[in-house]
Amino acid sequence: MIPKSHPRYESLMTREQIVEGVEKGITSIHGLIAQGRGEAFDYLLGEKTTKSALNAEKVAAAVLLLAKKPVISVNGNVAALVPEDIINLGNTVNAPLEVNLFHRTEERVNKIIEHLRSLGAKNLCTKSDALIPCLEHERGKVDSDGIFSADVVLVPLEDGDRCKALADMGKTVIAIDLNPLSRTAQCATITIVDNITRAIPNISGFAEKLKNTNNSELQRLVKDFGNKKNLANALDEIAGYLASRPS
Ligand code: PTJ
Repeated sequence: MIPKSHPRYESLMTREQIVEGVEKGITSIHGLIAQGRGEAFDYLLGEKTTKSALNAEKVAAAVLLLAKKPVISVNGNVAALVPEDIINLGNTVNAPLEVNLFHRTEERVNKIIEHLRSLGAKNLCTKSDALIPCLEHERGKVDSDGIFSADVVLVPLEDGDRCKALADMGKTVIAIDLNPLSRTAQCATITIVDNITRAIPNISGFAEKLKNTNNSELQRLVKDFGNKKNLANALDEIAGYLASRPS
């Protein structure tokens, strides 16, 4: 048991959630490595949401509200770290959840679906009757009424290949990735360089605030956003944070 007084309490609890996910068969063993990489990049951000991340989160909320058919992709790390938050975001922007795994097994897909349902998820795409073009068979399996035909896909903690394949299908891809240099970060239409534990509640918060905003105003927000520039700002923020640290 980790005492609340521990200076790294929150970070250690997050780690525990991933370990628990692996033990329950929800999270892939590779998810532990991904978590470690994420933690390292989060250190470089000062473990806080930066200005550029907040900007991307606001635009992501606008894109999700404007979408005709948005879908939220869920993997083993997402299911372990933010299951309630992702369900809440799906309800707020009217987007179904679809389990889409890199290290896919039917057993883990079903366990994650059950996990989400047990926490109240109702809107789930559960078929695997279509394939994302140009991706290896197992990884490319998706629901024809879900990710396959979506216009906007939110892909937290994604691998670069699939992100690119979705973008190549003409979809707007919103990625959440603490590593601004990853292929996912570089391939996505909108990249949120933030921890998923902060990013999902932030997007939901913006979606709540923007819900009654007219479409032309939302479209203006999206039009004014440039992903390359925002990623460059994210790197500047990391450099600025490191430079400001006392030696
Ligand atoms: O459940 P599966 O089979 O779909 O597998 C999921 C993982 C995440 C294991 C799989 O997609 C994978 O191996 O991903 P990568 O290639 O390790 O990439 C994960 C990316 O997410 C890395 O760039 C990490 O920096 C980033 N990341 C890790 N934890 C977080 C994160 N980004 C945001 N929030 C986090 N908590």
